[in-house]
Amino acid sequence: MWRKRSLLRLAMLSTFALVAVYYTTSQLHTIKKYRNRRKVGSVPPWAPVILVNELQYVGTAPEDDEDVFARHAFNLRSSNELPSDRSLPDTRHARCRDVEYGAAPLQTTSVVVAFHNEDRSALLRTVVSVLNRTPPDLIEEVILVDDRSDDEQDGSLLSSLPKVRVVRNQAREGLIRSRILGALEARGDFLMFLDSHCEVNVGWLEPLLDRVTQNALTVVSPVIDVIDMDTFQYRASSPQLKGGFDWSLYFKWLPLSHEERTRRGSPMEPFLSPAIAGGLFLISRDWFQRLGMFDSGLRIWGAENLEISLKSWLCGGNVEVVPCSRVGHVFRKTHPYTFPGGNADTYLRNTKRVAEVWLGDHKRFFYEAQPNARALDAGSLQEQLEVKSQLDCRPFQWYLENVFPELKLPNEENSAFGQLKQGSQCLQSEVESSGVKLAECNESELSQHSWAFNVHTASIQHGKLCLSVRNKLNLVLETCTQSYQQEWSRHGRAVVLLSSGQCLESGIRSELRLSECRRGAMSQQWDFTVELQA
Ligand code: UD2
Ligand code: MN
Repeated sequence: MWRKRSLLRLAMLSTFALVAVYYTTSQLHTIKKYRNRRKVGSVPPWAPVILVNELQYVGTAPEDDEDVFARHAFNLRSSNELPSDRSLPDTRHARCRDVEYGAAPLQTTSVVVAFHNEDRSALLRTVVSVLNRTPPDLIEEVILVDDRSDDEQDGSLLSSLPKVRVVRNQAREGLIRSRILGALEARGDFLMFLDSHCEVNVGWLEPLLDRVTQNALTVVSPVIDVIDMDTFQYRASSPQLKGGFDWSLYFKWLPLSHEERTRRGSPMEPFLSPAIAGGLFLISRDWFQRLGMFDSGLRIWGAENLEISLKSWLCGGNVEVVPCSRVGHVFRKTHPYTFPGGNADTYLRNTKRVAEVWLGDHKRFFYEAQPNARALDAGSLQEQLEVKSQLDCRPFQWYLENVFPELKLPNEENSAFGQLKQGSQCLQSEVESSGVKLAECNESELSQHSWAFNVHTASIQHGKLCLSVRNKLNLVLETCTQSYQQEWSRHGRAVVLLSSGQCLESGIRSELRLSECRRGAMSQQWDFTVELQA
C-alpha cells in the first residue's frame, strides 16, 4: 500500500517536473513568437518549477474491488493513470495549423471552471491543458470555483499553480450560479467557461479570440471533441454540426444545410448556430454582463446554454461555432452528484424559466410538449425580463424566421411529432425507394425527423408524404390521399392500421411490417419524441 502510494506520488511529481520543463520552453517559444508584434515586457515572468515542488496533489486511486465508474460516472482508473500533460491528437482540419490570426490582441481571457467533487486527476488535467496550450499573455487567470466540494483541498491545493485562483462557495450553488460567481471574480476582457473534465487542444484559444475581437457581441464555441468516459481516448467530433432544440427545449444537433455548407468557403470557417451545446464557450465579459450573465434563478444544472444562446441572438448578438478550436470533454451518461430539488424537476423548472422569458407566445408549444412544466413554480422572472426590455430584445418569431427555421411550428392537428422510435431504433425514410426502415437513432439524421401523427386525417406524415401500406404488407411513403391504406390510430403505444386492425411491428432484422396486435409486445410499441396534449 505504502509502496503504491509513494510510486503514485513519484509519478505525479515527475509529471509536474515535465510540465515545468515544457512550460518554460513553451514560454520561451511564446516570447519569440510575439516579440515582433508586442512589447516583450507584457509577457509575465513564470516560475513554475518552485511551485511544482511545493504542490502535493494526489487523487484517490480506486480500490481493487471498486466499481471504477461509481464516484465520477467515468472510469476513475483510466483518468488516474494518465499524465496531467498528456499529448492529444490534433483533431483540427489540417489547414487550421497554417491560419495566422493577425496581431495578438492586447486583451486577456479569464478561464472559469466550476466544479463539485471532481476527480483530482481530471481537474488537474483541465488546468494543465489550459496552461500548457495557451500563450501565457492571452490568459489573465484560471478561476476555479469550488462548488462546495467535500474536500476543500481539491481546489485550494491548486492555487499555487501559475495564474490559478480558487474561490470556494459557502454553500452548494449549482454550476450556473458558480459560473456567475466566477465571472464576477474575473478580471480578463473575455470569459471562457470550461467543465472540470476537459482538455483544451493545441491552438484552441486564438481562433475563438479572433471571432470575439471582430464582433464583441458574439458567443463562440469550440468544437467539443469526445474524451471516452471509459478509456479516456480522445476522439474528434464532427465539425459540421450546429446546435438547436425541440419544443421541449431539449438540445439537439443539426447538420448544416446544403446551402450553409456551400455558402462557407472552407470547412475551417466559423458558422452560425442557433444554440451552443453546453457550457464551453467564450464571450466578452462586458457582453456577458450586459446580458445579465446567466439567469441566477437557474438551479444546479441545465438550460443555461439555451438561455445564453437565445439572449445573445435576440438582443443584438449571435452564436458561432469555430471548427479550428477544439476542446475535449468527458461525456457521461449520468450525473455523479445529487440534485437537491430532484433531477427531472430541476431541469424542467430551468427550461420553464427560459421559455417564460424568451419564447413569447410560442411558449404554449413548450407547454404542449412539457405539460408537467405548467404546475411548477418557476420563481420570479423580474430580473431577466428587465434585461430583455433594457436591451430591447427581438421577439422569438424573429429568431424562428432568421436563425432557426428548422424549428417548425407544430401543426395544430398533430398530436405527436419528432422522431418515431422504438427503444434506440428510429423510423427512417429512404428517398430513392420511397421505403421506410428502422435504423439506430441519430440526432443528425434528417430522414429520422419530422414524423407527425395527424389526428384529423388519421395519418402518419413525414414531411409531405404519408405512411402507407402497399399490397397489404409493404410499408412505404406516398403522397397523402386520405385512403384507407394511410389511416392509422394509436392505442397506447401501438400504431394500428384502421382498415385491418393490424399493428405496426419491427421484425428480427429490424424490418418493418404489419402483424396481428399483441398486447404489450415490445416490437409493437412506438413513441414520438414529442407528445402534445389534445
Ligand atoms: C453540459 C455542459 C455543461 C453545462 C451543462 C448544462 C458541455 C461539455 N457540458 O454538462 O457545461 O452546460 O450541460 O447545465 O457542454 N458542477 C458544479 N456544481 C453542481 C453540478 C455541476 O460545479 O452542482 C460542475 C461540474 O463539476 C462540471 C460542470 O459543472 O464541471 C458541468 O457539469 P457536468 O459535467 O456534470 O454536466 P454535463 O457535462 O452534462
Ligand atoms: Mn461535463
